[in-house]
Amino acid sequence: MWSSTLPLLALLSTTLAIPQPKISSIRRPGWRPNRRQLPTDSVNTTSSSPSTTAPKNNIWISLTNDEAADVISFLHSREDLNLTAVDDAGEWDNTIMVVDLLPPNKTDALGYLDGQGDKPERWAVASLLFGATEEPYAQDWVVGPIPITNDSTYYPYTFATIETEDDLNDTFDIWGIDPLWHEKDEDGNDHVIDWVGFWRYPATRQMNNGSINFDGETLLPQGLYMQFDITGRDNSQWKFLGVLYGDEYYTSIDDFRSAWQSSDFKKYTPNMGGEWIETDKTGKDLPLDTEVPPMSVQPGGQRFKVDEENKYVEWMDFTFYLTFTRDTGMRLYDIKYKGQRIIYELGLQEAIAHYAGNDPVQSGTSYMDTFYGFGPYAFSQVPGYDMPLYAYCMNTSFHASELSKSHRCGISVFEHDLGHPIQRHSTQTYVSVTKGIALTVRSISTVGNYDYNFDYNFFMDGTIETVVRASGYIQSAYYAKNDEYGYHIHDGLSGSMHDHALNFKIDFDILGTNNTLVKHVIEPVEKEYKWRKGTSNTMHMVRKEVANEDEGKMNWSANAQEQVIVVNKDAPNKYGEPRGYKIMPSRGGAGMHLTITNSSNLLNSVGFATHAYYVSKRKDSELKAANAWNDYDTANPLVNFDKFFDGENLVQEDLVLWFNLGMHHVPHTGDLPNTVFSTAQSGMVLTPHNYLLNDPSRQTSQQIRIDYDEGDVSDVYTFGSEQAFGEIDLSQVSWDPYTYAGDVAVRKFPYDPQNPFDDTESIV
Ligand SMILES: *[C@@H]1O[C@H](CO)[C@@H](O)[C@H](O)[C@H]1NC(C)=O
Ligand SMILES: *[C@@H]1O[C@H](CO)[C@@H](O)[C@H](O)[C@H]1NC(C)=O
Ligand SMILES: *[C@@H]1O[C@H](CO)[C@@H](O)[C@H](O)[C@H]1NC(C)=O
Ligand SMILES: *[C@@H]1O[C@H](CO)[C@@H](O)[C@H](O)[C@H]1NC(C)=O
Ligand SMILES: *[C@@H]1O[C@H](CO)[C@@H](O)[C@H](O)[C@H]1NC(C)=O
Ligand SMILES: *[C@@H]1O[C@H](CO)[C@@H](O)[C@H](O)[C@H]1NC(C)=O
Ligand SMILES: *[C@@H]1O[C@H](CO)[C@@H](O)[C@H](O)[C@H]1NC(C)=O
Ligand SMILES: *[C@@H]1O[C@H](CO)[C@@H](O)[C@H](O)[C@H]1NC(C)=O
Ligand SMILES: *[C@@H]1O[C@H](CO)[C@@H](O)[C@H](O)[C@H]1NC(C)=O
Ligand SMILES: *[C@H]1O[C@H](CO)[C@@H](O)[C@H](O)[C@H]1NC(C)=O
Ligand SMILES: [Cu+2]
Repeated sequence: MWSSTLPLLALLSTTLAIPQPKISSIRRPGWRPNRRQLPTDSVNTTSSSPSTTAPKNNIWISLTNDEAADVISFLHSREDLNLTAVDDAGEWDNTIMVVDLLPPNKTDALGYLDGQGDKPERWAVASLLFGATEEPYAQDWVVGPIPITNDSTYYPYTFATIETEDDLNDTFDIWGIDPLWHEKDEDGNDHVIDWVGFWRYPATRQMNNGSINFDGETLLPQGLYMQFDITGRDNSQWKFLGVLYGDEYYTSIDDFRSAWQSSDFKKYTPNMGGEWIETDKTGKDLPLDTEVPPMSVQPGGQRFKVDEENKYVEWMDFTFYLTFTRDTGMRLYDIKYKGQRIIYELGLQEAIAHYAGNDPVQSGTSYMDTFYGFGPYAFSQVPGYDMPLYAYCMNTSFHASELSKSHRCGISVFEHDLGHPIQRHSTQTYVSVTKGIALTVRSISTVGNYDYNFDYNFFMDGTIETVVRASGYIQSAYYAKNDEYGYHIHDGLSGSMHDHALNFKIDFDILGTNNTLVKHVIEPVEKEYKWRKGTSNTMHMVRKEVANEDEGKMNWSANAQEQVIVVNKDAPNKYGEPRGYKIMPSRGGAGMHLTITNSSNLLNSVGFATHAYYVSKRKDSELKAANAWNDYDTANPLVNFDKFFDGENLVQEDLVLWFNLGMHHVPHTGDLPNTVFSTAQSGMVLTPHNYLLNDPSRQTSQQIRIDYDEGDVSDVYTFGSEQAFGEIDLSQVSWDPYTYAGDVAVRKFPYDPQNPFDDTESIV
């Protein structure tokens, strides 16, 4: 359960705020169009956007602006909370940080979706920061039901937060470890230790028609580190502890200064900015590269239906609901295939980037990115680049610091050709080929230096794939004595090694909620058969079951010899085989869980990243693998995933699979200036397994059979599909980049829905 409160053990600066991007440079002016028009939706998708009506209301849909405002004003009316409007607040006030939906409990949800049950009440969860007390703390409160009436109540649900906002405006930026370290002194008192490093601000570059700051600060560490004791709220009590340079530790600035001035002192190369950190085109033109490249068009119009209000999508035999949260961004609910629910919930839980190094800052960096949030940084996708020009765009909203923000096109939905057929076969007399068409739902979040692209792909054979890709700037290290932790990739630079582990939740419901995780293991065996003399060395299949949560933590088997399948044993097919969905890694393969065991930084907050995947019994009280505020005290997390595993039966129960995507990232020169999606990606497929009696992609019209006889085509079958013909009107898919626009913000307290304003600061 998440019902504790944590006192704030550290207060980093004089500013209290919701978590900000970990790299302060993201807040400095970045790229700006030189000319700005009023934002418009210039891609004409209305031309062919079939709509539909969801069978039920989307009960997971994000809070509306009105609902968030209602909750906020309700909380402000509670005198015991003593809240101050965020706009008027200082560090010694109580404020509201984030307001989000508390998803309904599953039994209530299923009662509504599948039966005659009432629509579950809507409840909100609000993160409050109590700054008015000597010992500041943060806590989550449950508020509801909404809309607010005299019957609405509020009660504490969780925990704590604070954040730093330094705005240095000279050559160097200073920031460091995350999470902070908690160390005990001889008397057993807790001390909060911070290590910070110096990073150089990239210089502003004057280009032809304006100036630009490339965001390459994380490529410019200077190799100088400082250590502080920042225990307590009174910053006059904070202490400087030491300086580190070139792997030498000095306990005073004077010691360091005199060492620096001595003749035999080794001074390492500083990292300077320049063209090498810039992402613009460099080098000579490639052959024919300035010609317009191939692009996707949608000649027959959009082939899926959307209920925009309910964020409900129907494509081929799939239907699902979408929602969006501040912590984890896009989520999918109630994914049905051929009218049957397969998955109740699918979405990100947490994303770890765990570094190592010979310096305290890299060694102490273990980001848990939901702290910063994927919602706030799910910026508008760029038509024609991030998504096809014809993609269907959904706005996404979140409510933080008493502001409701909407990202235009935070989620895109589009069909596309995979570039390879899904099926083919040719013989002497015919060839049969089926197009590989998929539906993708995409959201991209730039959390500090990294850009995470999340895709959910749906295929004609009933497969669903989850993919994450990373691009953007690496967080690098200073090269001095760092060989063991990365490659030397630029003058004074090490490509700091790190592991990415992104945990996802899949709540499978295969033909009902009673499911079992089985493993059909392919094993070598020596066997006797009646029909052969002696023994045969061969292989066979061994059927196993994961019986209870003691066996619930698992790794992918060597050589992929274990097939991992979620089945409903009570629903065998007509041949007696249990119907199910198989889960297996689909791309990347460069690592699925953390290398570091018993991380000194993440302590008890990392249980979901020690193995490749997990299965546990689903509970309303085990809603999430992590909590965004675990970062504050990793020894005492608000959600400790390990506690989910307490031996409960897993045979024919409501199961949740928790799987990790990720990679072991040892950046090399090819990561400069940015990491590229082609290698930095990881995926998992969920695919029907004895679920239907044949391959459902045979249903599609998008296939052809060509019969031939002695070299001549005798018959052509196209099954109702048509070739695209006529002219493509490219103006239908043209887009004016000057219309690219940032968030739309609505102030919540006092509520002013009539006067939204553009918060262009949020465009990267
Ligand atoms: C969008 O396309 C439709 C159908 O082609 C057309 O009727 C409509 O005028 C277009 N809208 C805009 C804004 O161009
Ligand atoms: C309420 O908060 C204010 C600061 O916003 C503080 O000065 C005051 O003491 C608080 N009142 C109570 C009763 O805690
Ligand atoms: C809520 O209570 C107040 C005072 O008790 C009353 O005036 C008001 O009508 C009630 N509102 C509703 C919606 O019942
Ligand atoms: C700079 O502005 C001029 C005049 O508006 C324009 O012709 C030129 O293409 C621009 N250059 C770049 C690099 O945008
Ligand atoms: C998305 O947000 C933009 C900006 O507020 C708005 O103009 C547009 O109508 C929204 N689209 C939908 C489908 O709500
Ligand atoms: C699930 O299995 C339990 C017994 O293990 C049974 O009582 C329950 O009715 C089953 N639920 C469904 C939805 O079939
Ligand atoms: C999975 O891998 C982890 C880390 O390498 C290891 O500690 C654990 O024993 C493995 N577990 C299983 C069930 O193979
Ligand atoms: C994890 O590390 C801590 C600190 O080094 C140690 O006290 C603890 O015993 C370790 N736990 C395990 C399970 O190895
Ligand atoms: C939902 O489940 C939680 C945890 O079991 C429980 O505390 C809460 O009361 C439930 N909410 C409702 C509305 O039943
Ligand atoms: C930072 O830059 C601003 C504007 O360029 C200038 O006004 C200010 O003095 C500078 N501050 C420092 C500490 O250099
Ligand atoms: Cu990386």
